[in-house]
Amino acid sequence: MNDKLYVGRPNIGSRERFLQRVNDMFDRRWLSNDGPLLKEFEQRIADITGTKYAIAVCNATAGIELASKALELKGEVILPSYTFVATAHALQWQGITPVFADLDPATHNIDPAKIEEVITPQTTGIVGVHVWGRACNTETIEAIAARHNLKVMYDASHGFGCSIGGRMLGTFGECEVFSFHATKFINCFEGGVVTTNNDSLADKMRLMRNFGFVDYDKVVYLGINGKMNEVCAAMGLTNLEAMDDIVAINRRNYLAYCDGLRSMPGVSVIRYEPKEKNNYQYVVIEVDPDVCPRNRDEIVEALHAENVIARKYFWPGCHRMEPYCTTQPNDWKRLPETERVSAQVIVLPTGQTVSEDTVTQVCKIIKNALRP
Ligand code: T4K
Repeated sequence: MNDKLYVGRPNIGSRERFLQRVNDMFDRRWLSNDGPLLKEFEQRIADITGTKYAIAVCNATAGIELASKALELKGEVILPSYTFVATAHALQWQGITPVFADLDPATHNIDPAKIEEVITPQTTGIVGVHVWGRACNTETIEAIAARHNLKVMYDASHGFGCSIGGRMLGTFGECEVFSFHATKFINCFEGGVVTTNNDSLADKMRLMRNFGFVDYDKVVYLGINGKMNEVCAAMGLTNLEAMDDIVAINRRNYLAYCDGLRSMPGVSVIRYEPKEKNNYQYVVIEVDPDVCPRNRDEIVEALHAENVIARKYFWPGCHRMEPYCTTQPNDWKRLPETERVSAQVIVLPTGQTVSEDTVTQVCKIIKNALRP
């Protein structure tokens, strides 16, 4: 490749529409704090996900902080180690101890069977993560939570536009948090949205997002500045208009990767259930070291040498990162699947900036790397 090919190159809708929206915003001189663009964006997200409330925030990390605070999670909260470190940090930042549970290798999501093993009297909740937009086993997770009187929320950062059993992500648990970061399927530059069907939780999160103000001079909750500004909402609205096109491009690229990598020994592309809605934002391959002539790191090196900046998400697992590797140094012993899967995954570039020809070239680089 002449230029570096990145994972997570932003998808961008109509520039004219975006600039028009920003121009109107200047005329209104309303730049943040519950502006009309924000309200429209929230309504669109609520409509698409089929939820009663959508509360836009400045990013998903702040959204997880806000939601877990509003749910009054404390003590210990169970989550997968195989996630972006933001999920764990958002809890730890509030003095909640993240307790990692191992993943199910078939889905890369938290293994419900491993959740009960780590429940203690201090456990107050479970944060499931819909890794790659493939839904957690919500039914089992929520049954376990009900048995132990725990609250459930989901980090749906990857899951916008995805469904399970025909039901859109965003509608599960007490609430779900989407990321609209630049690298996500739909982006707001930076942004996040918490969705919920719970009236009182929605009210509380709306107030907490704005320092806890209920009126000009009255504060009723401990709050933060978690607001999304109007420019970010304008970007989100504009990109939502391109949503179907972006899914089509991602799906085309995903299928081209499946085709191009089909006969390579020990290399498999993770599967998306065709009956469900998917955003296909992540093209994830697994490299089986027992079958593949090269290991994951050798393949990544070969790709980087050709300017394809493939990523090893999520390696190492959160339990191998600070502060968790210091505070919980033995976690790796009970997270064998997280250790194994995180050492085998590669995320490949896709999105609007990646053509089918480029996919063919990337596959060729991998094929060449496997040659003896
Ligand atoms: N939970 C989960 C499961 C998540 O995956 C994430 C975010 C969060 C929570 C937190 O959501 P936010 O608070 O961010 O809303 C990137 C993203 O920064 C992060 O948002 C994302 N997950 C994660 C999976 O990927 P890094 O550390 O890899 O970022 P970076 O700077 O290396 O950028 C990623 C790639 O994107 C690079 O290859 C370059 C490319 N890029 C990036 C930006 C910002 C561009 O081409 N253009 C751009 O404007 O974390």
